[in-house]
Amino acid sequence: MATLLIVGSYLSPYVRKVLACLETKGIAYEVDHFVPFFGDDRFSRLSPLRRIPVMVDGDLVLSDSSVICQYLEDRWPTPALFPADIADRARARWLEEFADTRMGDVFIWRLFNQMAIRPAVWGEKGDRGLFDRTVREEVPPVLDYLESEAPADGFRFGAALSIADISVAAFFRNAAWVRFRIDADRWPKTAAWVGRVLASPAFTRLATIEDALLRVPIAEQRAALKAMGAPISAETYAGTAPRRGIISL
Ligand SMILES: N[C@@H](CCC(=O)N[C@@H](CS)C(=O)NCC(=O)O)C(=O)O
Repeated sequence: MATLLIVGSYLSPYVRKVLACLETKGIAYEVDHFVPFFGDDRFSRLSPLRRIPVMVDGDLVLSDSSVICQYLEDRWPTPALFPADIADRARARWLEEFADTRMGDVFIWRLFNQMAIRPAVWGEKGDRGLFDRTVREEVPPVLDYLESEAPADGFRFGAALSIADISVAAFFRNAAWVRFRIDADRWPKTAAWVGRVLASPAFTRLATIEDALLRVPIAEQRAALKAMGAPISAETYAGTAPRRGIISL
């Protein structure tokens, strides 16, 4: 059977979440790395919302990081990334949803989009005012909530990493690339929790690839990834020019 394929960018928090699950579970995979918006017509057929990540496992094609991570858990249950206790499983899914939706809005669509995606993909100047307003007004309630959830030690549901930890921490990589750091005096438990998750083997392995990629122009990224030994697919669903997304916020 063909190796499981993840279509998406190493720099996307949603792709990072899926890759962290694959890494933690020790599942072999390949990545069709391309910057979102560059998908070709075949990608439109694969991903009806033209979003990444997409997973292809044999004849099964799935969109949405949460759907993909749940599939990985069902198909490869060990090590478990969802808590065994039913109430905790539900809590973990809620934290995953909070991260994907609210942290996605704030950290990706407001911060990362303004300072990284608009200049790099669209050749536009980011809105610094929106960035500053978001950091001042929208980020603190997100971090206040995470502080109320952050464990004093270990991970959110004990000693083992779970989907909740992975989903939350994934966004702070992108936030750091646009120079946002958690203020550890104001949100000490969150800063320490995210630090522990990002120090886990799955995240550090991915970070080596991500950090190297940051310095590479978009058109050269696939070749650079292959050269550094990343598991890049032979085929790609990428075209040569970006297209505007079909979902607007
Ligand atoms: N809910 C989706 C969100 C995925 C998402 O927003 N991906 C972004 C990249 S970080 C994307 O594909 N953006 C392109 C677009 O919106 O057209 C998931 O969890 O997979």
